[in-house]
Amino acid sequence: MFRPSARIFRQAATATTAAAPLRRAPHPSLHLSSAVAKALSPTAPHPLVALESTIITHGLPYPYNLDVALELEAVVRDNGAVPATIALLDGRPLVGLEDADLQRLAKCAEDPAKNTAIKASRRDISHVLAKGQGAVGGTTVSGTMVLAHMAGIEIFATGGIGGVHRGGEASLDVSADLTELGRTPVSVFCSGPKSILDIPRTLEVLETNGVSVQTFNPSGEFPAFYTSSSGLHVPYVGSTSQAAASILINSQLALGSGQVFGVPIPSSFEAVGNEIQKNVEIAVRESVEQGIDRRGKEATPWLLKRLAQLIPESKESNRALVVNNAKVAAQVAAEMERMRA
Ligand code: PSU
Ligand code: MN
Repeated sequence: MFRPSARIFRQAATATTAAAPLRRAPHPSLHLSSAVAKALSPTAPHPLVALESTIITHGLPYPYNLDVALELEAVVRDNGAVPATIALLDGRPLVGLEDADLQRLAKCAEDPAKNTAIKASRRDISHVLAKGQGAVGGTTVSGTMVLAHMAGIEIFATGGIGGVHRGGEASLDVSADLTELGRTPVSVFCSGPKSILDIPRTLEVLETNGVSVQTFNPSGEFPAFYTSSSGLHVPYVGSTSQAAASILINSQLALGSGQVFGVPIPSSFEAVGNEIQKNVEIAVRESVEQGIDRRGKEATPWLLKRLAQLIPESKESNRALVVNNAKVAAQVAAEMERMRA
């Protein structure tokens, strides 16, 4: 397990502060909410945390999804940063949503059989925007990273990243999130890939793509979403200031790649996590039997929905971990602005 010495860390932090890179200016095509525009102002920059919207349109049932979306924004604010939920609405790429926008996205999941929202990864951004009025796109980790980077936001919190699906070595079902992380310098705070995925192969692909993966888990293990341990060790990040230094150094060196910070689920959810894991195996087996694993972008939402049916408590675990990730991300974003000042 990697543990930086205090001396090395101090040097890194000092070097970073000495040449703290500035944020990039937001792309003119983006529609920024007034809170986000203000936080991005070059004269008085404020910490920001991007949030995705696939979790709202395809990840959680209505109205639970709306509660979680609002709670995520609140926890980011409570921890000293401005939330920037990202989505595609009526032909406009939005960075920062008003409550009415959040409600509209959440409502799309009211009847899953009639969900007209489009799950939007990088490849979907232009076709969803081209549809114009009435079109709703819930951005995935990859779609959100693209737009966050265009806005100049470097930190993003979510529940789980996509990864290599089970059997992905044959089906080639590897989430676009892993490619995005290799090409876009945004740091994603998550609780690992959901255990519906193949976690060892996901880490292999992240390594191939040059993505720094670190864990806040004192055991040094990368978290496995509903539980804290995956059995797989990655570098340990001992504090929010160390994470902030890592992000600033990545930017200062213009490495161009993203980073993943694994935050373990709060420990009180560990026991139910083991129970959920058994149901994950059932859901995955059913998806293979029914050929869902060959249906491209439908696979992940199907598995999430099936899991919530099999074990409704999984929703509470999901909420607890994503809220905790948003809290840690906001603290790191605030720390980063302090280092940059
Ligand atoms: N994992 C979850 N909940 C989610 C997702 C993943 O626990 O809602 C969403 C994220 O938006 C992620 C996307 O980026 O699914 C990955 O989908 P795919 O496997 O099709 O790339
Ligand atoms: Mn896929």
